[in-house]
Amino acid sequence: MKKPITFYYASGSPYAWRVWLALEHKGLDYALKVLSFDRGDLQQPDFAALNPRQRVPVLVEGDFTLRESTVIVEYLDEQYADRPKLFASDAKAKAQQRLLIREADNYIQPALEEFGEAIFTPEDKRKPGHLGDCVARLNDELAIWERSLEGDYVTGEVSAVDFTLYPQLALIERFSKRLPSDAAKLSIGSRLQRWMTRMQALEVVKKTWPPHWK
Ligand SMILES: N[C@@H](CCC(=O)N[C@@H](CS)C(=O)NCC(=O)O)C(=O)O
Repeated sequence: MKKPITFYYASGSPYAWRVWLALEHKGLDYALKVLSFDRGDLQQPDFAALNPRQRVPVLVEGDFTLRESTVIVEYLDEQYADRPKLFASDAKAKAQQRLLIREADNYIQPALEEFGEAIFTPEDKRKPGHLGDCVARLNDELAIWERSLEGDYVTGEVSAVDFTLYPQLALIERFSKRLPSDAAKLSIGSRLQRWMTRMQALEVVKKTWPPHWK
């Protein structure tokens, strides 16, 4: 028999958001534990016992504890295979989806983190030109995704790829609102824009919208 699921989440984490989207997409029952970065919840011994790296997300199911968002999402899809799918069944299609998730994590995520850091650094402390460099790096990456986006979702049906990419792009868009008016502009192409609007309209996205963004 399957054990109850507890999901450890913190608002603002794109990694944790992807797991929340996966849980909702699969229609699973789970207890949501909302941790706070500011309160230092991730440094508490009981959480550190679940993840020695003191990071969210973490999923607990009975005596089984799992960290790393991508691994959790794949686990949920395999363990609850009778529920709506997060990945394609065909091996090549699934490999393609894993590749896109790997690329989002390897290329978008670090660019997003560098951009976030630059935007929250007071202007007088910023390295000259650094913010512009961050925007240019993101724009190069976004242009690659723009070219590869053809259908309604990144790989046809909505999948773990969309649930990885959307939290990252939503966070980039949110950060970009803080860009000074004379700074380089973030360039999200029309296909990506339409895809973001489509994603935002999904019930799973509305339900999992980061609480502190509301
Ligand atoms: N590779 C990990 C990354 C998880 C991660 O870095 N989470 C961040 C939030 S986005 C975190 O918990 N950081 C701890 C902190 O800021 O105290 C995953 O995919 O789950």
